[in-house]
Amino acid sequence: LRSNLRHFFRRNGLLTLSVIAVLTGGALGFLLRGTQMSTQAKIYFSFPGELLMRMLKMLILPLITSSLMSGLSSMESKACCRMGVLTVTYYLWTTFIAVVVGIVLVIIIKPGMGTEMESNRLGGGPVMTSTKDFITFLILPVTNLTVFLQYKTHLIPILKVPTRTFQPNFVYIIPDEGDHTGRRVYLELTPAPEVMYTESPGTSQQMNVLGIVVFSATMGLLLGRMGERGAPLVNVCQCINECVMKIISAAVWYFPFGIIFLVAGKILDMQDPSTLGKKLGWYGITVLTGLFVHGLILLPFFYFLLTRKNPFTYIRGLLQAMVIALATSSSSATLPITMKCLLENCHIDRQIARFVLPVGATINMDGTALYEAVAAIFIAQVNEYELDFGQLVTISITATAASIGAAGIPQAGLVTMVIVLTSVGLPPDDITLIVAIDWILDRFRTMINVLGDKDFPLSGAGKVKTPHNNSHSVSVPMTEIH
Ligand code: DAS
Repeated sequence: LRSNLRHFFRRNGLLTLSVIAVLTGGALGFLLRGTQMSTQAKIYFSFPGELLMRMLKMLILPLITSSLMSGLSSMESKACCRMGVLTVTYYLWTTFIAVVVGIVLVIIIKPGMGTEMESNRLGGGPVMTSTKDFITFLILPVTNLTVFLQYKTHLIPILKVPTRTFQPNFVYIIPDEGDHTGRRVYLELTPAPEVMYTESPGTSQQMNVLGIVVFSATMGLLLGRMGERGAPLVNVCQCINECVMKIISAAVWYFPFGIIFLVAGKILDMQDPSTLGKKLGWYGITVLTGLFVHGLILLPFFYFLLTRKNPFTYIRGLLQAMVIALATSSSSATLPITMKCLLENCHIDRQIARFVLPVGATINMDGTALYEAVAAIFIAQVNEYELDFGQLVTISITATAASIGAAGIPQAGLVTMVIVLTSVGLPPDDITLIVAIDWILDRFRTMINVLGDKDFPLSGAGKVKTPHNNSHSVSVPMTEIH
């Protein structure tokens, strides 16, 4: 028994500690909710959790740049492009499927129908936003999106989260057309300095992850074409990548301790559950059901179809990353752990993981897409606003697009959902209806975002150069990868 226990803890020690930490943090958070903890005390209390988040964020930049530059430089550009097209196509396909699952479920369950839910929004009914505004809003990438509620003569900022990376220098207020009385919300898309980090007041720093992925992938491809001349930089990137993986292996033993305070701190700040409408409960059940169906039934099914391998051995290998995603609700912050799990537990080919994971963590957010579709239709139901088929198609497209645009940071999906609402003429201020339970749904959708990153179709020949840059053709069928 002792040797079995030792074997179990050697293989699952960290995962077990992390799960215990989440449960302990939850219990501690609910226990302390009753006490009137001062703001200063809350800051000290949440410090170990904040330290965990910053530790993970510290690793994102070196991990993505070193992975992509060393991984892509050792592959033939033709194989790279083929793998890139396959990966992005597959990711878009699974994201769209997630949206369809969400739409079907919310139409069947109808969480928003029936008794009027006490809503904490100030505004009137649906507000039409002109197509021009919508197109401008959707197409122009922005960085900081602030949702204001107008109360009498005041504009109250209720949500400010950075969402994207590039920005033209402009301030853009989406005015409603015609009658202003129904309007209660203004969106302010503010410029941010042309730097990699955009520090918007009151929110955590956001890293320009998409820009880093594009730059590093381009550098990797160019280095691969430089042959011997690029070898020194490739070696530097490989050394950085190895060092980052060693730092991750050491840092993970702090995680259970940080998770306790991260989860407890979030629960301390949670809105009082008694203000949740019953309908909100059904809405939460709809989202969680959709995430379960997509993440634990459909994704494994697609995976089995592609590889004829047991998908659940994969999910088991990713459990540690999913627990971190649950605790941090940030797929970017979880990326170092996702990489570690796939390399060490799932034995994925290193070159492939280095390319596919940073891309997946940035653009592949199945959980977010499903959530945004469900939330939009839920809000339409609460407003007794009948959506036609064309609007459902619009929601499925904009939810897919908005999930790609959402950054891998907490509650990014709540903000980009404004795009989905305005696309079908729903009042963006109605996101206040669902803010109360977003903090917990965010954790589960982030888990599915991370889970979806592991699925990628990488069959076909990938030309891998040996260390002294001789290229030889290597067939990388799905079976070998897994
Ligand atoms: N928290 C986001 C992530 O990190 C998902 C979301 O907000 O929808 O993936």
